[in-house]
Amino acid sequence: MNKEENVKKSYELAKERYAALGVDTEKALEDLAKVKLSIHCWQGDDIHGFLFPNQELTGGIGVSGNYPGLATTPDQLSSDLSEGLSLIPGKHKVQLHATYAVTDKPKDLDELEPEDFKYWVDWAKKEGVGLDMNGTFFSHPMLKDGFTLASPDKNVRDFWIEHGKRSRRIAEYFGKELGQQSVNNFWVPDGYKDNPIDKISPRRRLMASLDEIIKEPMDEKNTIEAFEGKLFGTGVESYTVGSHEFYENYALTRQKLWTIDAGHFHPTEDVSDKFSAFLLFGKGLMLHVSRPVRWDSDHVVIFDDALIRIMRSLVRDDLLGRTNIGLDFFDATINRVSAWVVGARASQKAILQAMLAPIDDLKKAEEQGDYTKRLAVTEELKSYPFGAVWDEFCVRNNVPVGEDWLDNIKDYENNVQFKR
Ligand code: RNT
Ligand code: ZN
Repeated sequence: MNKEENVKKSYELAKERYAALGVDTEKALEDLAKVKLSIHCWQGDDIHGFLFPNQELTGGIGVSGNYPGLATTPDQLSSDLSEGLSLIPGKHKVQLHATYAVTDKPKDLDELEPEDFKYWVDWAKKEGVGLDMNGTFFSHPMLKDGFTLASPDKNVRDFWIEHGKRSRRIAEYFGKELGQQSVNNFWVPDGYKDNPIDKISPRRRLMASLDEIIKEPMDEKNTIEAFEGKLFGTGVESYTVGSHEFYENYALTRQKLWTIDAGHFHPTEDVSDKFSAFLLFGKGLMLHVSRPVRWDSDHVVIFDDALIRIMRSLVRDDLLGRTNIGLDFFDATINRVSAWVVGARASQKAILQAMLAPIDDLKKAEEQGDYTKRLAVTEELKSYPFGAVWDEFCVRNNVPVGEDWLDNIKDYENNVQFKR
């Protein structure tokens, strides 16, 4: 039996097993095809970007490794992204950072215009993907003493406020051009290495700066802002201005999105428990799906318990429609395109596995106090043949099944990346 026949047969058998439990695998395949991930461009070039490629990374984020084949031009990065997208089933979005502007003359962050992103809009149209945006509030000399929007220096704040305003116009342009909402994510590194005296003034300044940035109304059809907090960063261990509580409340009161980066919490904190609590009140969520390992928050996402719990919460509580699932990790010790493929496919697998469950039936059991059934069925489900359904999803979406995609990466390395 060849692989194709094997996948087909396995899928038919899996379909019957799930059907016996009341789970419709066809419906799950349809639903999964509707879930867009937002793939982060910066995994492709170690967050260098094109505006200031030689600027060292600051703001407490770092990339390790020097795997050959680094993309250093817009054409190289867009080609790598296209290669990655061709190995990820379905249609998705791509997240850019402001530093990925493609300008004809040198420009600073407070000078960017929508047309500096025409390169990416043209590429996105060709690729059939949407674009999300991120202002870049780090790796820049105006990050002064660790502060941007919350700086005590008005000149510093004004520079970053202008950048934030421009990032919104760029996101609006993405939305208009591509016909789908562009999420504009804000993360700033502001904080102190050591214990501050005054914890409220920097937060007051951050709030005022953000209010100034979002002052001009924009049609949400085109763009909406999202705000990402953090527990701490390297070099900013004692106090982060934009903490989770700060942004949760900010997003709530301004009717914006709250961004939850899975790498930004206490190691034992379960981020998946936050979605339902926030979405009872809030407008929507953006996720930065990531994998914390000790003090690093950005390892390549894998199919682990944390990821499974995240996707289960979204599926079981029916929150996929109000959640933008972005990826955020960077690893330069492996082929950078493969990192996208591993992280994206793991995320989709976790969503699919969550969908392949008799959710209504389990909710009913829970309501009736039948915790025995809840435990027994969810445990048995773990060894159900969901991999066969995943393989079928890959076949239907014309991407390689199983580890076959690694052959594409090897060819791409030899023919493209290693020749740079
Ligand atoms: C940093 C945040 C932020 C960045 C990207 C590059 O801790 O997670 O989202 O990773 O903007
Ligand atoms: Zn993030």
